[in-house]
Amino acid sequence: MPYDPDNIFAKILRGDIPCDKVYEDDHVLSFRDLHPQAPTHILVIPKGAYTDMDDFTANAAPEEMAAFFKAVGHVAREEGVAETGYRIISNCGVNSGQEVPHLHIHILGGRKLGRMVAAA
Ligand code: DGP
Repeated sequence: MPYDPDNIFAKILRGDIPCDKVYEDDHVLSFRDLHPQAPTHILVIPKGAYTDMDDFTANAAPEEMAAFFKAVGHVAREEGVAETGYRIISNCGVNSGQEVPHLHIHILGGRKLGRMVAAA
């Protein structure tokens, strides 16, 4: 799937729409999810134009990948969920139900999260 430069996270990266920013560096932006599903629900996105984890792991430079995953750990520690435990989710493609076609990792925590995958 080609990258859609008008997806909502691309607009956030351009500053066209606001976000509740948690962290930023040269390669990464992190902000709170608009529809939180746990007391802590934060998104981490690369600044590069990658549609999903498949695109990113195939095409991103090593320094982009390192920055992305280091940011996930950093944010989880800074937000206090590393101590109590958290879950990361990255929906990728049609079967996952991915809604926004710009790679993002959800960090969820602050309560017991239950089963990893709902029964079909
Ligand atoms: P996914 O289904 O994995 O593509 O998750 C997309 C998430 O993005 C969903 O939890 C809601 C969140 N979201 C959608 N639009 C916005 C927005 O404009 N701002 C923020 N902060 N989050 C958004």
